[in-house]
Amino acid sequence: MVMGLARSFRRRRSTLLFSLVLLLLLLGGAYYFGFFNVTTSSLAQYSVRYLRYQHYKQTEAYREGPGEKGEPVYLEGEEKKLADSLIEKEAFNRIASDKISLERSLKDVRDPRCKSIVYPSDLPKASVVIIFHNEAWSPLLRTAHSVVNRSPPQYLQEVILLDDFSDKDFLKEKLEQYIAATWPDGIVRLVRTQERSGLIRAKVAGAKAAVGDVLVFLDSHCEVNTGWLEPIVSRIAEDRTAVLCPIIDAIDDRSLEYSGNGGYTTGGFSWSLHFTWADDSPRAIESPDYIKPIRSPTMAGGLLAADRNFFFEIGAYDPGMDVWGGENLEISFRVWMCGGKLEFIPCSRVGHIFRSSHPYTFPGNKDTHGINSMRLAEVWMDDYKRLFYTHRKDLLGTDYGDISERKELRKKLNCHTFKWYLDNVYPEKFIPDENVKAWGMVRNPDSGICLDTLQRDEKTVFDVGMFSCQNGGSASQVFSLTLTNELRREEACLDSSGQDGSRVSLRPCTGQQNQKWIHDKSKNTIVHQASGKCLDTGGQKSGDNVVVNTCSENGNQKWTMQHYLDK
Ligand code: LR7
Ligand code: MN
Repeated sequence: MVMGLARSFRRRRSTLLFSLVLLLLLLGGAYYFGFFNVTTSSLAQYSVRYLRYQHYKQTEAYREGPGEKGEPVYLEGEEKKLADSLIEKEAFNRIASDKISLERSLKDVRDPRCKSIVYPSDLPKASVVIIFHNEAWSPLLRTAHSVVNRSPPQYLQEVILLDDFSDKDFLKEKLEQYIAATWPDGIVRLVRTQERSGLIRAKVAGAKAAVGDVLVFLDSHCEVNTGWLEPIVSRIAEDRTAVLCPIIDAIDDRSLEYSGNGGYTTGGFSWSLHFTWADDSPRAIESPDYIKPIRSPTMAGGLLAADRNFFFEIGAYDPGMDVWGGENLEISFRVWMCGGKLEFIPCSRVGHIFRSSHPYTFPGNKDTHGINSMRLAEVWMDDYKRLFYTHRKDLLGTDYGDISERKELRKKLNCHTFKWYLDNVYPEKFIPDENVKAWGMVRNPDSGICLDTLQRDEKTVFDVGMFSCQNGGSASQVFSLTLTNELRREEACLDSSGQDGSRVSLRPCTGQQNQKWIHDKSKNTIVHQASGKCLDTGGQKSGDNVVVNTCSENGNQKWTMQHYLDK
């Protein structure tokens, strides 16, 4: 009996030993064939990344050199001459940019209240997609470095440099080698398109390559600032249908100064379908919280974030749009109309070099902004597309390609109408031919001349002019007489001091008395309400001004409007 027990124990011990050896062999084999490499090395890589992130954060304030803390760089002598000679071609001061560290420090320009927000550690991870075509070396890599250095590693999946078929030599092997040497952990990777795609298709290519939960797009001449990513991923974790924009700070194209001037502003648009900044957005004024997301009717286009799946669900971008322009308003209208929302995130700050021209070619020399805008107007704006064509008569008849898939998308997503968007998202947007007393040309019948902006920049203050009436329709001759008696354009109102013979100017609408005009349809006069003076051609047949004068029966003071809405 005892013997039997001892034997069986020995047998069991040998089985145990055998199993142990087998296990060791298996583990050893697995290790030898690299089974554990992935996890152990990625853990090690993550720790290294985390240490680097912490190190940069702790040492940022002590960095010294040109441009550090976002300070401007001013050049002198030969360097300045060289810089000046390159500025026109490169559209910014590359020499100054090259002098600045690729990892320069920035001032933390956030509202102090942003700094005390504590974010959970388990938020979605972002893929940051930086698209570029023939971008200069230092802005491109400074963008990438700023993202790696200022994004908490737990929220950063990857940085994708999406090369849209650049042909510059330094963007080939040299760039590949730099990336491999600088980020051996693979956090930054390069993806190239096989043909020139234009920035819109390039963004889609980048989005397709990305694997993170959240997509963030950046232009290739940005610097993200401290704490930029946390409020973005945390807002998307709260609401996957929110498409987000950081506050955009200007980086000066000459001195590379990081201005921190982003401010509390959101986006609008003009009927010519250009993006505009709306400084006095009622949504911002209503809730001057400076931390919470602010709803915005539109976005500038380059810097945005969205849940990756949501981005594709609502139709990514229109792949029929070429090179540059239009996609920013298209995605803005679409997001709102199809169940999403657009917000600016005040605690997220990103700098962007604003350039006065494009340092790249437009294949075929096409007006891609115009044609892309036709596509967006045709698909998304319903009848309101008329207001776009008022500005762009020249485009009528231009081939804008096939839009059937985008129309299909709008149907499939069961999107709201453009009127819904105007009423609910952008109620303060002025519609020149709705809810007004009259609109169109303001005509002096005796002379056949009309009020005309003479195509001056309506963001500035200038004298309104006159030009022979363009019966085919000219955007610069369209004025509206509003229900509150303003005589106005999209943004600017006719304004007069009321002095005899003084010129009438166009300036931002204020609702004040000096911008009120009474149009008497029976006498064909337009009277400045505050002074009682009459709008007067001054006897000119065209010219850069109109005046007000004491009212008389003179033909110079007769005016009719093209369309009357009050019967
Ligand atoms: O064919 C091209 N392929 C590209 O990959 C042409 C350009 N690009 C890249 C280019 O290298 C850059 O990184 O696309 C990016 C944008 O081009 P920019 O910098 O010439 O454009 P922008 O800053 O003048 O234009 C703004 O409007 C565009 C409309 O199509 C895009 O939406 C840009 O992303 C957008 N930029 C911003 O919104 C940044 C903030 C500025 C403001 C307001
Ligand atoms: Mn840009």
